[in-house]
Amino acid sequence: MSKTALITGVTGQDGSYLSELLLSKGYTVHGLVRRSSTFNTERIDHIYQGPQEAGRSFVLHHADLSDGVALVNLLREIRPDEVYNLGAQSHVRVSFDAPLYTGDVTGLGALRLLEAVRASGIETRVYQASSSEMFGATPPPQNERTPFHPRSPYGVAKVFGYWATVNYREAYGMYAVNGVLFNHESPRRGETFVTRKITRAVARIKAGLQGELYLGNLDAVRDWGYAPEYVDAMWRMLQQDEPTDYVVATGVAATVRQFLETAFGHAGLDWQEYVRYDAKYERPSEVDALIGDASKAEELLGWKPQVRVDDLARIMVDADVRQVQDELAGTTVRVDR
Ligand code: NDP
Ligand code: GDR
Repeated sequence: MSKTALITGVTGQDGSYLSELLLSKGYTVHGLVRRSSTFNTERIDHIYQGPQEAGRSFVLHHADLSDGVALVNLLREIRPDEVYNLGAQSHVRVSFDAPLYTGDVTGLGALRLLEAVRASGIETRVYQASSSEMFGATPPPQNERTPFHPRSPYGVAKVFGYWATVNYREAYGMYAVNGVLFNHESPRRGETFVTRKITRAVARIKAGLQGELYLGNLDAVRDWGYAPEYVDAMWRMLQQDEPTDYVVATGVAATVRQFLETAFGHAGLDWQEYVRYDAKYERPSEVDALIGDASKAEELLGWKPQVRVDDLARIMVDADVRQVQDELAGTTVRVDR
């Protein structure tokens, strides 16, 4: 019998790659989509199956992580074997502007989903998208035993979701796991995260559409991996005999400045000619350095990353150059904000 999965955050970067992965494994995938006044399904349009399609394996439902009753009803209706909670207000800088909303969706939302699983009485396995942002000010390398010291409302909310997940595992014997994922990027990365902001700017500068790129702190150190590899780790976490929590990372550190050098350099450009500073992109409290130690995931899940930061930057620049060319040729219609 093929398995059924429910993904919150299905329209996001990870939701789109995870949907593709599970469909390729023969799953029926249900995705939770929040209502928007504009189209928010760009990343999954290529796998969308209309409601009239017979025997469809990819089904979308309107709901929201702020609506616990909708979550219970959805779980009762779908009865998934696996639930992946990827939905969140996921932008760290924005979480300082909308702290309560972030706490509600990113933190309480995880608890609402766990409680909805319990209330619906179904047997299922739950993946919680935890984050390296929970480590915050604790110096690297960070692994499963590293204490949390979050530095943003987003990080605080993720710590809440983390412990809610551990608590439901301990209190109710639920198969619930935290994937503590370090930054992971791709051509589908949201355009306001720093890697994509840079690679998209490279493509637009190259095409003569943009002259400057405004950024904040260039000294931040991150451990950037490739999103399609990271969703594979999520799936592996739900296929084990026993539930436990895992760090997922490459172990390779780079500053924002190094990412700039690689990305601009790949297009034959000198980043220093184009990059300007704008304090508005600084955070009131910054996370200086995140570098993960994923040896537990390698040992228990057999998971090992292949793509490192320099290749990642090149993959993303190449994709953005193609996308800008398509936009200029009129084969895609986009509105830049
Ligand atoms: P994205 O920001 O690309 O996607 C977030 C998803 O959550 C979108 O589908 C979004 O919908 C949805 N969402 C937002 N608010 C709500 C809500 N109120 N109810 C239901 N859904 C909502 O994030 P990523 O794909 O990059 O990340 C996936 C998860 O992993 C997130 O929880 C993130 O915090 C976490 N994470 C990400 C890391 C990374 O480096 N990418 C690292 C560690 C953790 P819409 O499309 O309508 O906005
Ligand atoms: P992060 O990613 O905060 O690590 O959270 P982001 O790409 O936003 O920032 C990375 C670092 O770059 C610095 N920076 C800038 N960041 C943005 N967005 N825009 C800028 O102009 C800019 N200039 C410098 C930041 O200060 C920061 O140090 C991501 C999200 O996906 C979270 O959801 C996830 O949990 C963590 O990664 C792991």
